[in-house]
Amino acid sequence: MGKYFQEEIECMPVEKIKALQNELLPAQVRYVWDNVPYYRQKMQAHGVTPDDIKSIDDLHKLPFMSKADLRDAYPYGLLAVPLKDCVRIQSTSGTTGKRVVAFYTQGDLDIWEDCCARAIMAAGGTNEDVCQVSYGYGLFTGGPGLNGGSHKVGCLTIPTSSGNTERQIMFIMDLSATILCCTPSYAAYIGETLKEKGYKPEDIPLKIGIFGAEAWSEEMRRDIENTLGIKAYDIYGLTEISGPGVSFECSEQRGMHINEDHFLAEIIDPNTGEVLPEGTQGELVFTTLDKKAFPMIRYRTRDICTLTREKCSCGRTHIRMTKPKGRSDDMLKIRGVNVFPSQIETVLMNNGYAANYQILVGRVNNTDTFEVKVEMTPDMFTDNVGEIQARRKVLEDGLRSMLGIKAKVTLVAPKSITRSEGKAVRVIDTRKI
Ligand code: DLL
Repeated sequence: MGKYFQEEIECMPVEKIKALQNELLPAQVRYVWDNVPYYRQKMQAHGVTPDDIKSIDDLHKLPFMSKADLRDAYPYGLLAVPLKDCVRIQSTSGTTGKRVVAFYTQGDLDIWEDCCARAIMAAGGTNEDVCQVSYGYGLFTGGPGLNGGSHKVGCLTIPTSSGNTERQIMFIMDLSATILCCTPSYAAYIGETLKEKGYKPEDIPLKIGIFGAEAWSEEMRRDIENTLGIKAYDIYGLTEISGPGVSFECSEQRGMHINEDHFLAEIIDPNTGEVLPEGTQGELVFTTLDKKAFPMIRYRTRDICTLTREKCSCGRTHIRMTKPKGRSDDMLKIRGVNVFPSQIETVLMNNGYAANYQILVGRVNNTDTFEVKVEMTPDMFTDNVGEIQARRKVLEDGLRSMLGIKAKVTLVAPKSITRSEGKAVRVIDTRKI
């Protein structure tokens, strides 16, 4: 088996990719105008028609879509085909209001699964691998997406879904799973449990991890790689656009290749909506190029990252995005300063802690309170007050120099912070209540 799932597309010369996008974008815009009254009205209100969109250079003329549009149009308002042509829905929980419900035709599912297959092969997976999919199955896109991709590659697929960590470990060990797909926080938990059971990295058959669905730091990557004895790859995606596999890491691990034959990416200034030049950090916006049931035009992801078209030595030519550093709506504003949970994680992990922490933000007398609860690892656990205070000070100093503001650090006993089997909940902000 080769290195690529669809080499002719993944390694297509950039001019050819652009030519393909120049053909697909005007067609997708006309398609939504003809089939989705919600889009037509939105475009009319913005003073633009499909005739104005002749190539990707005209993309900026189109209005943005956001989660609010999805809520307004819930459940069928953005559907572009008759319901009888749809074969699946997936859904995601919103922080407020209605869930997002995305629809798929059989063709849409096929493309989505191809994208996941590309990701698995980019991480080194082949039809000789045993791939354990420990993302949640059901409405969440993680399980179904990677399951489909794993089938397409021809791996023996173990559809464990998330949870029941004892059973996860039993299958990894008994069936010699070589690929593990789950959230990075669940991977860390599985690793921690294996370690407690006395398994060393070399006893564990896993070789590759395909982890995504939440932000994770490079330090967390190294930690998981060391405990499980694997190489860990990042995978990105969102329900609104399809699910996992919108972009993925290759062997170079210098950003994630976006499947540009299906998804057109832009970076905008989250405050003004202005399109920013390549290499500038901003909010990622996606336009689908060939979706049938649930096309999306200029969907604002809220994810903050950078795009680059620098040549990648893996041979893939598709544009790369950096790891999202967080979401513009996850970004905390504490005493006027922008704080991303990933920055806090970096400080903790550089000081030998695992990624088991909680960020507590509140307000007392009109001033923000900011506390980081950090779990000690079993080998640092002690009841020596002096030692704990010294450790706290190191972390408080590290956080102050990373963030520019003071955080109160509380060190807690190992295993006292609840583990997550899906996306971890790390921020408790009581100011909103
Ligand atoms: O999380 C899809 C997915 C499943 C991706 C499995 C990767 C693996 P949603 O539940 O709709 O879909 O959440 C999408 O999750 O806008 C990002 O904020 C975040 N996210 C997804 N992947 C990553 C990643 C799935 N690799 C939202 N790094 C996105 C950071 C990620 N954040």
